[in-house]
Amino acid sequence: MSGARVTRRSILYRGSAAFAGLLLGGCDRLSRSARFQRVLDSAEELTYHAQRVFVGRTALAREFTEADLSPVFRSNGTFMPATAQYRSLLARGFADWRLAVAGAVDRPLQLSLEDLRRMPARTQITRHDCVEGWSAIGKWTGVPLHAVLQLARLRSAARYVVFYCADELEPGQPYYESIDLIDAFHPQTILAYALNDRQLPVANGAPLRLRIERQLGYKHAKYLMRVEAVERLDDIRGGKGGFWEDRGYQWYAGI
Ligand SMILES: Nc1nc2c(c(=O)[nH]1)N[C@H]1C(S)=C(S)[C@@H](COP(=O)(O)O)O[C@H]1N2
Ligand SMILES: [Mo]
Repeated sequence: MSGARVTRRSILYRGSAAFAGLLLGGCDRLSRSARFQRVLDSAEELTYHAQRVFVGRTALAREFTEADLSPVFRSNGTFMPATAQYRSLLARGFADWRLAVAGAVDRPLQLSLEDLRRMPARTQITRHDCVEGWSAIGKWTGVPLHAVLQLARLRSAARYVVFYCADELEPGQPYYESIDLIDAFHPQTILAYALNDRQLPVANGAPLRLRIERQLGYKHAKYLMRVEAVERLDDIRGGKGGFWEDRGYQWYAGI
């Protein structure tokens, strides 16, 4: 890939581990060689391309029923953003909050919660998988991201969508994430404002969070402030496409 590259990391999760296992079969002596390490490092790219080829662009994540809902959908990472800006938005019930849609678009937008609620909605019951070893099933309602991108008239030069969040997980380091256009236009990729038929709780990302159902938990950016279409990721922040990616996690976290 040119421009923003997929990070080459040997931290393997689920899909990539299974794929690497298929290829390599777990040979101890090999694992000490530099060549093996290079193969392992490229496993993420292999998984990324393999999933695109074999699974296809439109495969859906499994959807569950109301009976499967977790009694509590726990929170992870930030549960109450501490910035003055977020606190004042929250204090006014997010009446002044706007989602900026910007970057490689012909029609930049500033969308209120009301604007988003008036757009066609999608509801889905899905399982959230966090790398820290827990899962939860929740019912999410929101606007398909493709509808927002189409409204903003995405330019053909755009290759990725970047999500900027209100919370700083480290001082001065706001959370952010990014996905490619295949996931951005996936039917289950939504900007969710409701969890289990209620307004999205602060602990789960109020007023708006990303749901990207074929990737791991850390890709699901909470506390959204700005969505930006870009041509490349390597000139943003740490250059790896996300808060955790800049600290070593894989950019493509397919499950
Ligand atoms: N803005 C923001 N988004 C975030 C995080 C965060 O700390 N800040 N944590 C991520 C991680 S690791 C997970 S597992 C999920 C947790 O979502 P939840 O709090 O609704 O369980 O949010 C993801 N999105
Ligand atoms: Mo997570």
